[in-house]
Amino acid sequence: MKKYLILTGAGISAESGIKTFRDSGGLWENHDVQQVASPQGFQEDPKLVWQFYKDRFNQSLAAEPNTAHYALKKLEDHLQDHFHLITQNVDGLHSRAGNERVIEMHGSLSNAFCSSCRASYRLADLDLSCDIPSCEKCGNSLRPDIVWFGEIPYSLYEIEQLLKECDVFMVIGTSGSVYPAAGFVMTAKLFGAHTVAVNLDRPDNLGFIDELHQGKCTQMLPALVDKILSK
Ligand code: BV8
Ligand code: ZN
Repeated sequence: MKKYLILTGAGISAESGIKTFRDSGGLWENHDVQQVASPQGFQEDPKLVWQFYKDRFNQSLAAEPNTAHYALKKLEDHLQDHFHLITQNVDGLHSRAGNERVIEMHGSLSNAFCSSCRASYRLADLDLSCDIPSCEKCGNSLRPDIVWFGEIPYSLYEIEQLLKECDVFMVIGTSGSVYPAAGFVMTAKLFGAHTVAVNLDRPDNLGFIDELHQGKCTQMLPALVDKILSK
């Protein structure tokens, strides 16, 4: 049985009503990336950054997984430990769709931590009516558990191993514009994987893609998963 490794981006959640970053009307259209998604931006205006992430947290709670998320759940049910899913998304929709082998490499809207004592918190347990939630243990400000620009993504060592071992690497709903995630397809290809992309537009790192399925995730992915399961 082949080992499948999946990388998803904002495009898989677009049809759940969650804004992507770089499409028209996207998140970065109304916000300066460096202001809301960097440690410097948080240092300068933690209230603005907390408002940005609280809004997105509430939007993620109101959103539902779509048929593309459920297609990946179906694939994991079939492949079990021959399936791993890396997501750049922070909206939690893969776990809500039932996927278990999920690596949230850029963190999660549901979590926060204390920059001083590293205590971690669930946003659902915090009083979000205040501008900047504070740590119950040491009193310092909490920050969203999000990997910002200039910060090192989570689980890179585990991801590296998975990239070397997979037979098929599927990149779904991502522009391939942010590293190191955008470079994963190169590593997978280098180690002999067959690379597949499912995306509305042609991704930036197309040169390393063997098979491109251009279109909406909900239209392309369920049929693609059924084809894999029929093999
Ligand atoms: C790091 C959390 C050091 C925040 C995010 C110069 C050159 C190269 C690199 C750099 C450089 N200068 C700086 C860097 C590094 C930088 C980087 O890559 N910058 C870019 C802008 C050049 N990277 C970093 O800083 C990273 N850290 O490098 O640390 C290090 C690293 C390793 C080891 C040691 C040291 C940290 C980056 C993490 C930033 N955080 N997210 C939040 O969510 O608020 S990034 C964010 O944008 C996403 O998480 C994702 O990673 C990235 C791209 O977003 P996408 O998910 O792809 O979404 P996008 O809108 O771009 O595209 C959507 C796609 O979906 C489109 O293609 C569209 O066609 C498609 N689509 C839309 N609808 C549909 C659809 N497809 C199908 N169906 C649909 N319905
Ligand atoms: Zn603390």
